[in-house]
Amino acid sequence: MIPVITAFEQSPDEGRGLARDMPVRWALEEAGQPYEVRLVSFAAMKEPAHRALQPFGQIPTYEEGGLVLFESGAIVLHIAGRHAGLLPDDADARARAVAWMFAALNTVELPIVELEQALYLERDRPWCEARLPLLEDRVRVRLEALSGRLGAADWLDGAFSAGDLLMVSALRRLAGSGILGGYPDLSAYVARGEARPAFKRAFAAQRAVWAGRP
Ligand code: GTB
Repeated sequence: MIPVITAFEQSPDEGRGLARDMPVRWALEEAGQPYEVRLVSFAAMKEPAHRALQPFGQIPTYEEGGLVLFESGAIVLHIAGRHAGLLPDDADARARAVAWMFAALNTVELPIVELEQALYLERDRPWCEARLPLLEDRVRVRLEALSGRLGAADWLDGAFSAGDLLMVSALRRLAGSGILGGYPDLSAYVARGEARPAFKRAFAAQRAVWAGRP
């Protein structure tokens, strides 16, 4: 059964692969799992038919036979659990990789999204300029710790895992902020992720959607 995922019909990231269908595509590519994509408009996302799949009216979703999933992290975990290559076989190492998945979404990406929202959605608020340094500092606190843990290693805990996939995806959202450049080791970590053939295939696929938009 070929899974079907949803993605933006016209992504606001203009093909930069920053929306959350990207980690799902990347995981499917790492797993060697073919997939289909159903593109949805902003209006369609809020319709009952889509909300039946994604209660919050967002992308991505994942349908495979009778299974319907939402939340990109849960989808990547599902893919990683079903296919080789994204989680270690050893039970303890597997649990640690899952911890890194949660860390990516819950600890590192959280302040990044806060900053993103301030930059893109709150710029016209009178308090925004004063708040930005605080939000940037919160991101740097996380990057500092992440950089300290990564050290000279290629990946966070041994071989590349779904934890790295989500962590690299979270860090990519800093593109253009100038913050990541302050951490050459993390920039190199992101570049290693982006150099993976599976990432490149996923990136090209989402980019083609933007290029072919009506
Ligand atoms: N926690 C959910 C998950 O991980 O699946 C969050 C899903 C989510 O945020 N979806 C966004 C969405 O559908 C798209 S990815 N938004 C539409 C809406 O809420 O109405 C977030 C995103 C959007 C745009 C950019 N960008 O332009 O750079 C980056 C990321």
